[in-house]
Amino acid sequence: MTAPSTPETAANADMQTELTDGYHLVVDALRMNDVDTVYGVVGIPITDLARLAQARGIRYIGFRHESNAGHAAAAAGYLTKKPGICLTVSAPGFLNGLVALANATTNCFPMVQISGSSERHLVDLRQGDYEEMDQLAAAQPFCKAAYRVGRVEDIGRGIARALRTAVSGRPGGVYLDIPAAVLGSIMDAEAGAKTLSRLVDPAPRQLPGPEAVDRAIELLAGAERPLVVLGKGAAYAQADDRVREFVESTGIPYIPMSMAKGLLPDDHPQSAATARSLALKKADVVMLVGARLNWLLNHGEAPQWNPDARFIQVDIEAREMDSNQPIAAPLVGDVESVLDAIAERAKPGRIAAPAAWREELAARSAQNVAKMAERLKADPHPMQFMGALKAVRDVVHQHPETYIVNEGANALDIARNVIDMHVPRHRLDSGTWGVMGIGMGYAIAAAVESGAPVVAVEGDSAFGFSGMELETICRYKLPVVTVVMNNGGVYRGDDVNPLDDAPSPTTLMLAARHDRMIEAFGGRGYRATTPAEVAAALTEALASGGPALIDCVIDPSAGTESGHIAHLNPKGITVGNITPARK
Ligand code: ADP
Ligand code: TPW
Ligand code: MG
Repeated sequence: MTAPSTPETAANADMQTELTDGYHLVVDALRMNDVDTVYGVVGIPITDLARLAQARGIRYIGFRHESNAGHAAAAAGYLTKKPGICLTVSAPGFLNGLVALANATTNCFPMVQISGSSERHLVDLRQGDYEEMDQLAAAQPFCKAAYRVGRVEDIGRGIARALRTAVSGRPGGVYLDIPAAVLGSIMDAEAGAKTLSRLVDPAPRQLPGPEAVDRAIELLAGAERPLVVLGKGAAYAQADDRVREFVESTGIPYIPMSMAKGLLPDDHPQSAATARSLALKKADVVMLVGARLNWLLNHGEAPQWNPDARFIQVDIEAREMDSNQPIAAPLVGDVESVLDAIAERAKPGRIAAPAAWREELAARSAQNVAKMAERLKADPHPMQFMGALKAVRDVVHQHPETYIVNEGANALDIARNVIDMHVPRHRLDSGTWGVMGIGMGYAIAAAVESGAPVVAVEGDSAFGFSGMELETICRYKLPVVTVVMNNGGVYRGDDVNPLDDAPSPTTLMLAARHDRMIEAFGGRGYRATTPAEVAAALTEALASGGPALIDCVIDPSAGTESGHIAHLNPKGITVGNITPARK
């Protein structure tokens, strides 16, 4: 592969023209559009692209696996409302990144995966080039859009299209293919500069029509038991004040989806999170704000929901409407514009949640909170999820700027309930797909983008998907504390293989010392067997401001299979009836 020529070395002495190349044009186009960080893994043909980006002041974060770099870019996109950039090499590197690109698209996070690719003429005739693959075709089904730059003079256009597509309308993942030959192509520097452009208004406001707003106001005004559901689209919108004003001025109870926790503080008096089942079952008018009525909300179906409920949906994506339930009042637009329009058009006091409904939910909440407090008081040995996570919660409360990253099954379900959030966009988790492997990538992005401490609460299985990035965390000296809920298994650690002593499919090593993994890279390792030890270790780790890992030894019989979503397992004849094939 030819090294990138700099304009200086490439200057043609005879012609006296200054030249540039694809590498420089990519970096210049990114900088022109305020890209300040790139996450990636290097190799042919993008190593010099990463070097040049770094030399020109773009922060480059090098990972150990592209999935994790991609997850980091996606999280950066969610947190900053600007597309996160992931850089990958051809074929295998590209494919490794694709999971993250698809996951970003599913979660509506803006990101761009820029990948180098092999020689087009060799790829297209399947001649067997190094890392040969038709990447554009492969990416297409898994992202919002896929583009390829075929000529060096189209680099600026390609980057502009990729960035705008990722962040406008419903955000998502965009693939941008830049073949090696294009990166190495040379052109006149002045002409090259003219091919670049800075995007004007890349994510324009989208305003709802007045009649749509009035329709929703009427529905809310007539409701006896209204409920607001806040989703991660509402958190993403960064319209925090508008959301608060709307909720507080109408008095409508709300439930936050997991990543919308903290958009309003979890101890807000109108939060119905602790009376969720009752709220869903009885609400007669439900207003979804940046939340889809997908599996995470039981598709809006009975028995979880009131079968007569009518829905209002605030979403930037028109075709989301009616995807699961008929939407009586669609409000297509961005959250801020929609809430502005409601505030403008609703007469003061027109929308007001009836007191009886608020009191009914508050009473149920109080009961449930008391029950939970009882459970949290217990401190059995061996340590249970609750005990360890309560310790994490109590320490994190003293550092409200801390980001929480969370994945696993029981480790996810229980942490989501126990660790309450008080600041918007400070919780990142497995999201819409319930994917494992986001942990270290999301944690790295949160630390890099914010500079604030991050606590990644990880199931021991979940952690394994991205565990090697502990080296990345240590290399960049990031303030990430990984807390592994080590119950020795996928879901639990006490399953047995009925046939012989080979491990069962869900078994992991209970004796695993994840704390020693981070020590190998110079980070602080802790092993905790009681909540008090968890609290002490986390306090010390956060005070150190550096990388740390706490291996929490959890009862291997703690946890339920598949956590809260066991009902999604298909029920064949083998369930509960697995017998040894032979002795
Ligand atoms: P959750 O999982 O928290 O319920 P979802 O990911 O299902 O949230 O829903 C997020 C929704 O938010 C998506 O349908 C997306 O189109 C929408 N969305 C994203 N950004 C905005 C925005 N700025 N304004 C309105 N809707 C948005
Ligand atoms: C990419 C399937 C869902 S949850 C989980 C797996 C493997 C791990 C659960 O064990 P863990 O948590 O993390 O130890 P705990 O506390 O319950 O013991 N591959 C991908 N995504 C998913 N969701 C899976 C597999 C899965
Ligand atoms: Mg586990």
